[in-house]
Amino acid sequence: MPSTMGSTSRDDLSRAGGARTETASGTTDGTTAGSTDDGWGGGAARTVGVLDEKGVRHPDPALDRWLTDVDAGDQEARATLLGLYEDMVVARRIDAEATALQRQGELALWPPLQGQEAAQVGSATALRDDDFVFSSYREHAVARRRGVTPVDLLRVWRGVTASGWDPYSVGMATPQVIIGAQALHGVGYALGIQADVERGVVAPVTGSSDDGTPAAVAYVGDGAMSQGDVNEAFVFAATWQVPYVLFCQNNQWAISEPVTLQSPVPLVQRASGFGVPGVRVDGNDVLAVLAVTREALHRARTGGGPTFVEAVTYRMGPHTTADDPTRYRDASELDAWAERDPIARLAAYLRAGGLLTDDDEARVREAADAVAAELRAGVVAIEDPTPLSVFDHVYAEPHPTVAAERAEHAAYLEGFADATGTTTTGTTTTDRAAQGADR
Ligand SMILES: Cc1ncc(C[n+]2csc(CCOP(=O)(O)OP(=O)(O)O)c2C)c(N)n1
Ligand SMILES: [Mg+2]
Repeated sequence: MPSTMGSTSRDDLSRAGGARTETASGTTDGTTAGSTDDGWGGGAARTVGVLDEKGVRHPDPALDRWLTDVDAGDQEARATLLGLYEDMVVARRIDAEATALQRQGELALWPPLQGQEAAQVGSATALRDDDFVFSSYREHAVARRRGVTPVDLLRVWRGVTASGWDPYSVGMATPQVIIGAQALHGVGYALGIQADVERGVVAPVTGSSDDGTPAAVAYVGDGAMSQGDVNEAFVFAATWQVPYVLFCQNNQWAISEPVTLQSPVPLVQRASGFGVPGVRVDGNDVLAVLAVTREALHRARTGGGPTFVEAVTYRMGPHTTADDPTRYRDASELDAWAERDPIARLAAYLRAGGLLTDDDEARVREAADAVAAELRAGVVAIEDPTPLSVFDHVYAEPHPTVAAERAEHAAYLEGFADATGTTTTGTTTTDRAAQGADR
């Protein structure tokens, strides 16, 4: 940042947010290797990466040592790479289908992930089944990778349940909409892991390439970095040296506010102030994300404490289906980031190495279409709950205030029965879209 930072106006910063482009892999001129410094004024930070924007693989010993399996050049390596590719393509397809379902009135709201597939798939691929994830509302590819079915992914967004899946069955909490709150939940869970290990309730894994205790991972956005909860999470995580990874997807925007408005320095620099190791990675480079998350998890599993990861990426779509990003950002910004598309980048790498054929591509497309078709059929078949069921799970025991509110709402619904001559109805599709309109 320039030395005038202290007197920089909000408008100046907003403009900076629109104009500044990350040099995440630094290859707009095609000359720079994967890991680079960026041009964030006085707060320059190295952004690590191994795949440049054209999909060319660059060596980086610090990352390569976490990528020996995908670099092995054997059939297993190819299968892993194609798996990463397929997960990203399917995630984008689910995203497109969910967006269409919202436009058709079948979902109340949808927060698209387009552009963030590498950050999510790369990091989630590094996880073990016994790890536990706390996410925000946009980590659909992480959830899928944990084993959440596509239909369960959408239940909440249809407005028919407060919780789309059983967190313990997949090792991932349901989405957190209170910005940043999940960072503290993650630290709390990590403290629990630490206590369980100390008391012998949980035994660290031994004899694998991924030894050690389970870890907790919290996914937050760039905007969440301004929240008290996230900063408190840093303090607790550092104090207790818990097995924890705080994974920030810096997608450049918090709804209509650019990241440069929230932080005059790269977000990764915040971590050192708390005594937490931090790494800034090209979030559109799935291999680099996989590598840094593996390293962070290894540190967590082996008593090395927490790590902060800043994955530099971009939200290519709207904040949610209720948002219109053309009102606050230039088309040129989207064009610049489209050049760094995470899926196209991996495809270019695989194609160049003869690892992705036309047949593979067709098969992946078909698989993605099949998931989308299954998703659509499953979602439209979800039955609406009765309106009064919303009162059922407020407290475990009967509660007089809830009972009174329930009775009041029942009477309200009966009023509709009088007016229309029908019994009370569930939520209509039109209501669903209206529910999402103010988010
Ligand atoms: C505590 C809190 N404050 C404000 C909001 C409203 N809100 C919803 S999303 C959002 C922006 C979050 O941006 P970021 O953390 O960058 O995540 P992204 O949406 O980009 O994934 C805000 C402010 C909220 N949900 N919770
Ligand atoms: Mg953001």
